[in-house]
Amino acid sequence: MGRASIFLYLTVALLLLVFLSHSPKKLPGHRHRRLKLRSNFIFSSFHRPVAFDPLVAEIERRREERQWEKQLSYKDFAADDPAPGEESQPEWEDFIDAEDYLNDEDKFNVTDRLILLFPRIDVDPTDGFVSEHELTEWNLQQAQREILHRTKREMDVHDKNHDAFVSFSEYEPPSWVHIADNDSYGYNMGWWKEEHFNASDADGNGLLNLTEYNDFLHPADTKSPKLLEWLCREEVRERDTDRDGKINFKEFFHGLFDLVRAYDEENHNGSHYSAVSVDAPARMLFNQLDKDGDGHLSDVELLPIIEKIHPPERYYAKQQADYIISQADVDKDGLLTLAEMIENPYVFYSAIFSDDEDQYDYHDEFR
Ligand SMILES: *[C@@H]1O[C@H](CO)[C@@H](O)[C@H](O)[C@H]1NC(C)=O
Ligand SMILES: *[C@@H]1O[C@H](CO)[C@@H](O)[C@H](O)[C@H]1NC(C)=O
Ligand SMILES: *[C@@H]1O[C@H](CO)[C@@H](O)[C@H](O)[C@H]1NC(C)=O
Ligand SMILES: *[C@@H]1O[C@H](CO)[C@@H](O)[C@H](O)[C@H]1NC(C)=O
Ligand SMILES: *[C@@H]1O[C@H](CO)[C@@H](O)[C@H](O)[C@H]1NC(C)=O
Ligand SMILES: [Ca+2]
Ligand SMILES: [Ca+2]
Repeated sequence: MGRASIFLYLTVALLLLVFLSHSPKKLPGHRHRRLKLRSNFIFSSFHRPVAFDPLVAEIERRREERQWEKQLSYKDFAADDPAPGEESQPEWEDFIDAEDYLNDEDKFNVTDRLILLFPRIDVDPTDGFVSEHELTEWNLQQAQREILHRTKREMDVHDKNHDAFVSFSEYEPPSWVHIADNDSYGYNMGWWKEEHFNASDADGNGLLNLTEYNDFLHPADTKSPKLLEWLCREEVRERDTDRDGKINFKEFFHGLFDLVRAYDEENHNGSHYSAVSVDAPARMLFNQLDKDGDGHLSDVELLPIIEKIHPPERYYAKQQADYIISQADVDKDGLLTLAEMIENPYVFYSAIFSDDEDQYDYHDEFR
């Protein structure tokens, strides 16, 4: 009996060995997928694109969370609660190498993901096509969720007494603000100051709740007139080189006007800017904004263009949607079908499909 079972074990082990050594071999020249967490497409140096797939965003969030926790544990906490109970969570181990996970076709099937997501994007109206508007809304939702998550995380750090509000005395500006405080550009002058804090405090109770704190960190995305007016005051302070508290034409022309023009051209609304003379359209816009006709722009007179100076998330969401459609819209009807999306997965998952040989042989030479 004993001998028979040993024989059985040996046979099974041998079969397993043979099986394992043969099955995972890749076919030569097989296309190898390399997905990345983030798109290669850069909108601007300070705005990073948001993940198209909420699952990818989630993976990235968990990975970031680990790094964030690590950073916090290195920080000098002095008298604060260091949250010592929060040690590394075992289920997060899965996300240590997130890009390995994404590139495992059995775990992360891009086609299946797109099939699942399509009906969640194609909602206005549900017609089997994803329009620029639907894709913009989708991107915006992803961006807002990510921003709110970051805000929550930051709020946890500042909310010392854990009452879900941040008071001005609890708030300590990030270290880079101290450095930037004295720079010659006068950048960040009013940022992180009490005036900024008060403008974010919509109900004026001296405390910022999550919504108000999110607005504090992202004033361009606020709906609060009080905060938008603060943003305009801040803009005047920054642009007011002769320090008279208002923007004259020269101050407007060198700086603000370029931002407005860039915004309009991005939105295919730049036809009224003649290439021969930019001075004339700048004059026209200046006079249009100068409601009281005193030859200067005050903070409230900047309100109509503040969105163009500080574009909100929706602007970037639309930019990303335009880019995606331009890359994946095979029949050029301006709309995406599920088939077009499945045909161009790298647009959504910013993959680089490459041949094994090209990529790896190249690196081998430098070892
Ligand atoms: C991914 O899913 C699609 C559709 O369900 C299927 O046809 C394909 O074989 C899957 N790919 C892999 C690698 O499992
Ligand atoms: C900034 O400048 C002021 C006055 O010039 C000085 O008192 C202060 O220490 C400086 N702060 C930093 C962070 O350098
Ligand atoms: C901010 O508001 C508080 C009252 O909540 C007030 O005491 C303080 O002076 C205000 N600060 C500024 C700079 O407006
Ligand atoms: C925060 O306060 C504002 C102003 O009262 C309110 O509109 C908002 O809903 C509050 N947000 C949360 C998360 O409680
Ligand atoms: C385009 O620009 C003109 C002039 O500034 C403006 O009146 C118009 O509303 C803009 N159109 C769009 C679609 O933004
Ligand atoms: Ca408040
Ligand atoms: Ca199409």
